[in-house]
Amino acid sequence: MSDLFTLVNPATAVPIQDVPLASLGEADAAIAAAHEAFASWRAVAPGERARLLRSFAAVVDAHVEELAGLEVRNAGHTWGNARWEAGNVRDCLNYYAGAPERMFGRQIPVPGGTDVTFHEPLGVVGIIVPWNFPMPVAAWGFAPALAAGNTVVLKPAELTPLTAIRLGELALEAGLPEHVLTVLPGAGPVVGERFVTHPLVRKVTFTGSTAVGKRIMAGCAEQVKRVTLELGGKSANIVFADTDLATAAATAPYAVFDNAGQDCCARSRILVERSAYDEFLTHLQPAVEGFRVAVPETDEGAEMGPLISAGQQARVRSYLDEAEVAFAGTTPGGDGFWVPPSVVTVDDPGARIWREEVFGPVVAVMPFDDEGHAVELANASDYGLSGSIFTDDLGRGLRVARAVEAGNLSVNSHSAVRYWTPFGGYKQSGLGRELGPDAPMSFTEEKNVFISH
Ligand code: TXE
Repeated sequence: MSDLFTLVNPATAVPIQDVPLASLGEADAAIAAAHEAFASWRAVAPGERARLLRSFAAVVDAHVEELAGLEVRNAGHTWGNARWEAGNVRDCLNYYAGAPERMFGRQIPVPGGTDVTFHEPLGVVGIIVPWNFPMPVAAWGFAPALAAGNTVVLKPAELTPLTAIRLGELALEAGLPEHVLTVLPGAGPVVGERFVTHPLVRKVTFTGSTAVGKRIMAGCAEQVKRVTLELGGKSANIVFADTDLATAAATAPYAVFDNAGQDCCARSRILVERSAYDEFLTHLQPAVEGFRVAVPETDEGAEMGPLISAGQQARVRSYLDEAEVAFAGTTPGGDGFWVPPSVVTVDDPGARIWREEVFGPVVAVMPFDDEGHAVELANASDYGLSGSIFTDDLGRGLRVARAVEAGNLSVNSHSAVRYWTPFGGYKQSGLGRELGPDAPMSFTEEKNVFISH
């Protein structure tokens, strides 16, 4: 008998359904089946693999509403976000459908013969997905991995398996052969750990907490297993006095309260040039107080929903309990896991709320003196995932973007993750890059062959 995990609607705390968690034996069987399927999947003609990925994208497109509805209920996402997330799966599949026919090797001039390189798929790839963006994070792993000729076993987070389970069914409906993409709901320490220890899993991609990421990297080291880590963040939104402060203040809440702040790219620190600090806060206050927090399922206009769980709610509240909240928005009543969007002003860069990832709708604001000070404050972090710079001086925007130690910066925008461009972190925000044109290559070994003549 499998263990059951009870899913809960986070906006109401009402149970939705029970989902079985896979045992170690079931994980081993799924990995063995994926390994067996690999031999034929890698041999599928590139054009046919491309066609199957496009067909998968088309089936996902026909189910965007259904998938979005599952995420609204299971993860408390707003309808706008959930529709975007399902569409992102389709877009990733279409984008990486262009890859199988373009996995070019190289011909390298050498003396005494001919030298060529090949990109060989790795085999079985284990993908471990968190609960904050269950659909996109899954697709960022499986779309390029499948395009490169690997088979995939994907473990969704315990709290949010419904969309992943449905995507596994839609893959079969689209014509992908059995065991090419297996979705296996299970506990992290059971199924996730098995990806790390099983010798037939040739690469693990993990998105989640830094603590678990370190553990996975250490485990993968035992077998020199390939690993990609996408971990936490404490990204800075740097606002210079020369920017339009009203616009910068109006957009800042979306950059951190989106998905109730449960976003590794959340701009959870706002740095404001001292001469503009008071005026910026004057603009920010109504934007935060008016942020529309509502039950997403029944309110299509909700801009923010609940946190994912009672545990996450308690964690976020523990940060707020020791901070002084300058101003905050409101939440609906009821039993959901609500925390209001909250702004905390900070003057000590050593404060816990300034240094640690809260992963909730909490933003810390601090003044800075000049460009160098802004960069110094932004970089005084163990993390380095994302960030924004608002200025009318494009030269300065680029200069600061180059100086901030983070993988994804935006100037006069909060854009962070786009499937066309590489995504990943500096320092303890991760290892390796996902997305962008090179992602399929990261699921291959480059093989060199020399032919003497
Ligand atoms: O993450 P976990 P949690 C951060 C965020 C959040 C905190 C805790 O700060 O508050 O982490 O969240 C699987 N071997 N992020 O505890 O445990 C687990 O089943 C293999 C940032 O939920 O890291 C799930 O599928 N796998 C982040 C996934 O890891 C294991 C997203 C993430 O869960 C495992 C999520 C193990 N031993 C949380 N233990 C981001 N980068 O966006 C757990 N898992």
